[in-house]
Amino acid sequence: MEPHTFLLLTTILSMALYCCASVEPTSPNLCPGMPGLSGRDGRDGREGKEGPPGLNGQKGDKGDKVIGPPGKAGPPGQTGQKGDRGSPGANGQGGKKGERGAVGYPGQPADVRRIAELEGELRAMKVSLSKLEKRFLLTTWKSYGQKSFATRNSKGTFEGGLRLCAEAGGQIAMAANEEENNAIASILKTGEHAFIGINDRKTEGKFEDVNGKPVTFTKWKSEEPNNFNGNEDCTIINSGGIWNDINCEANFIIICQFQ
Ligand code: MFU
Ligand code: CA
Repeated sequence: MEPHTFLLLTTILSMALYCCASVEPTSPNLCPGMPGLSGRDGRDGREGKEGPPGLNGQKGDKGDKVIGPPGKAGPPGQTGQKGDRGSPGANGQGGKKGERGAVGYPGQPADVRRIAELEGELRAMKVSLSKLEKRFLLTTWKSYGQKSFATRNSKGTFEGGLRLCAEAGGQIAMAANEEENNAIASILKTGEHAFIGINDRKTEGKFEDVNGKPVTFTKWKSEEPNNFNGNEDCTIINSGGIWNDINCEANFIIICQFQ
């Protein structure tokens, strides 16, 4: 090697060593790599598993005492015991007949028993007055034999009809024969329909009245009953007396019967 070539190489080598040893390398291209800058943040990890349930909350404060509305009146009480025998008449006159005994324990004073008896009678009177009030709302009446059919000419569902008629002390109208069927139909104007109590709600295809008695008399239109859409378990009658099975939730005139 030429002496000046050697000198050149050693000069370059020492320069490189010098610059790499300094804290801030002056010629980074010639030096070993320094630690790079931090990388970008990684992507979010997968959602963790559900944690264990939290601790039970503290016991709540005691609720306020709220008094509800009064309950419905109970059923009428039993008939009271027979009253005491009347005292014998004075001076040959007939004794007064004993009064009917009051409800309650025989040991109770007569006035307490009497009040209990009157309360029972009042309850019974309220029940029958309520039925009479409901019956009073039925304005159109038609009778055949000992059966009377009545309506207020308003529409309702089959269940609504059962309730309305029961509240008036009757039942939804049911034609047990041709004459009753005609009497019911005669209440309706042309084009009107009313529910009758004939239904197969219990067993599809087995029509019975609302008392569970299988029907003997029927007046189905031809092709009926067809249980259209698989959803027709009640029956309507038209002004000509002809029947069709129909959806119980539909609304038709409600006619009641009383006997
Ligand atoms: C008939 C009746 C149904 C219903 C429908 C619109 O079925 O049987 O009860 O009234 O018409 C096709
Ligand atoms: Ca039908």
